[in-house]
Amino acid sequence: MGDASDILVMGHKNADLDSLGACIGICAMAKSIGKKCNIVMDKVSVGVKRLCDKMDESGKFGGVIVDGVDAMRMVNDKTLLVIVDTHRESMVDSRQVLMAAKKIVVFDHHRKSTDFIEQAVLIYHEPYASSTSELITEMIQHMDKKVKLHQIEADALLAGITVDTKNFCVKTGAMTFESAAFLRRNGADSIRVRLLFQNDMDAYKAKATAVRDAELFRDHIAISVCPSDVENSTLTAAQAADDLMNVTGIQASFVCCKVDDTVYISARSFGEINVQRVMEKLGGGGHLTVSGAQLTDCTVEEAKEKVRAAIEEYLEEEA
Ligand SMILES: [Mn+2]
Repeated sequence: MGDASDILVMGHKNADLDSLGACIGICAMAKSIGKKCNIVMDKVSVGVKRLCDKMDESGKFGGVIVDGVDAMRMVNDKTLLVIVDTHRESMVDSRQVLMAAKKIVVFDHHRKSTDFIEQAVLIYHEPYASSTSELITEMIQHMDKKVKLHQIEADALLAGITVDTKNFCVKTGAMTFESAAFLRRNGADSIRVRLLFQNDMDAYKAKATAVRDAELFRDHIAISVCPSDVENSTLTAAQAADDLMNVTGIQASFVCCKVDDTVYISARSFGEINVQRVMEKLGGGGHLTVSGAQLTDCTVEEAKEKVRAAIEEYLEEEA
């Protein structure tokens, strides 16, 4: 950062709170050593809208977020581009900016995948970290100069950790809580963070419908369909799949949601059932406990049938 003329930070497409939280953390680090830093984000997705509104209202982050076109005008040979919360070329918010940058640093916690950014000069890749926000919070504490966090910055990083750990449930290590403690000491507030996760009424009702309509399969597996007439219904379907895991005895949940010609499937478990392997049978993927798949040219009923068949096949292999 010290050598760079200016810094750009970019997360993944369809940014979530971990991606944007990590971007905001990098900006705070840059600011502490007097460097100009901008976040490259083309579209404000539903998941980060509230945080973006708060940034606007505060008046402290005017012009910090730029789109890919503006970012292209900013890139020069001495620009440092920091990529957060992904290490894949195909996932970054603006591929054009990635190609234009000469110096690239990557921070990520996702398991290594194909098409990783090879031209990076530094890759901090830690799949055992809960979130990229946790990694960045750790980095902030290692800076020579003390980084003074604004309330919104501390909240954003804590929100990133919160979303990726599902409220400090999964992937939480000692460092996760230490990072959270640091953020709390530096102005983060868990109630304000909680408010960033509120859903609007229509989305909440759609989620409730998906939970209500869930059918049990093989006694321990919930399968359902999420209405798709709300904004960002795939996110709502994912939340419904999370919620179904609150039901006693449920070992895995699968929620289908049809948007245009594609049925999106969100799958969740606590690890007893490997939902990654189930979703791989349908051309999808992910993690042991969180995964998904997309099916084209089929109805939700057909999708549910395919999910059931994939589960049967998986259980047979396991038996
Ligand atoms: Mn993440």
